[in-house]
Amino acid sequence: MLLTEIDHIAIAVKDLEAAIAYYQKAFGATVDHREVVESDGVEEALLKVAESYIQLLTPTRPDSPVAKSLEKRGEGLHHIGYRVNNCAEALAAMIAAGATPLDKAPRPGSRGTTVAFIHPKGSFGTLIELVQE
Ligand code: CMX
Ligand code: CO
Repeated sequence: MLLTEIDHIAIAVKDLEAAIAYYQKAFGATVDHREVVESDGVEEALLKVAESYIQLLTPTRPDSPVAKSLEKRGEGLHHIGYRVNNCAEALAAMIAAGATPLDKAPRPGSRGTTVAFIHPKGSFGTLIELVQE
């Protein structure tokens, strides 16, 4: 089994401050990490839940994948991040299983992680991010 944890559940939102305030009010959740990921055109707030995170995501520019998603699909679940020990190994295993990679090779993600994305089309409608800490 290559997956070691659900790393995060990513939710696309229009107003990051409002979404953080909502999770704070409802659950007493606090922001564990906040980062602008320029390469992906997103700003994230990570709320820790046990060993996993809720990743609230908002676009920082109009050509960001999250801006497109908000436009076409509205707010809501955007992707699942699966934690793995070795991103390259997990990516190769997914490709061997027939998945369509969006990244040919692992690349930097937020909070110093190494990540690779898999297209939702070949993965039963779920955009998958492989996350190596
Ligand atoms: N979840 C499920 N399905 C999705 C989806 C999503 N998030 N985004 C798009 N789709 C589906 C669409 O519904 C569409 O289906 P149909 O062909 O049946 O209509 C299909 O995938 C293609 O959609 P599209 O609108 O043509 O594709 P986009 O140009 O919006 O790109 C994707 C989609 C996944 C390729 C793009 O979002 C991407 O490259 N994502 C990876 C990077 C990323 O998301 N970065 C931000 C997060 C960074 C982080 O977590 O740190
Ligand atoms: Co993510």
